[in-house]
Amino acid sequence: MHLNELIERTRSQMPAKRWQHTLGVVETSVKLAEQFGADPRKAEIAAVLHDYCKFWPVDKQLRILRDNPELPQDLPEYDNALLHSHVGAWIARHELGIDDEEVLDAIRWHTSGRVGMTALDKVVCLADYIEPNRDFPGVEKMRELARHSMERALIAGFDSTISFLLQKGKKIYPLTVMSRNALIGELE
Ligand code: DGI
Ligand code: FE
Ligand code: FE
Ligand code: FE
Repeated sequence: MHLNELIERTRSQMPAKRWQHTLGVVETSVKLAEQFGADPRKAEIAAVLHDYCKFWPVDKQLRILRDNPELPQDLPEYDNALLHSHVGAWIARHELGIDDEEVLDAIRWHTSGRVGMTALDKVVCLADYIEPNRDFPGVEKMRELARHSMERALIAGFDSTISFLLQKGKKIYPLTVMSRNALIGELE
């Protein structure tokens, strides 16, 4: 599928506001890729597709998870917001013809991160936090850190997500904590 078709298909899956967020993630991902040595064309495709399933009914996302044992079956124990990245990577491969494993990984791990994030994983996960339409306490600090270090910016991002979940009394997906620890390890 050509990029223009992927763009139109993706746009049709979500409300206008989420599409604006996606465009922001594309713009920021391409810049971060150029600066930090990831492939900007892969960054663009992964960014276009990263929230493909975000607005699908949870039931539909759960059905795809359950039908595919290779996907992490413990996700439903945690927040439903964790589903769309894994389901999105599955749809990208099986319905949108994406076969580039690096692009699929960047989609798959954009919410939680993972231990041993690639440069492309970092680009999309970080762009998701700091694209121009985002506004949350701490986003300016993250943009500042991202001028020199994707790792430092992402640690701040996971810190803020983890604090938010703690404040709400919600479960934390263990991989989010492991991703944060691994990034701190990369700095040492
Ligand atoms: O899809 P987006 O809103 O653009 O961003 P995302 O894919 O990073 O999703 C972030 C949401 O997921 C945010 O509202 C927090 C929520 N969430 C719930 N539990 C967890 C979690 N995020 C992480 N990283 N880890 C969790 O355990
Ligand atoms: Fe997302
Ligand atoms: Fe994110
Ligand atoms: Fe997003």
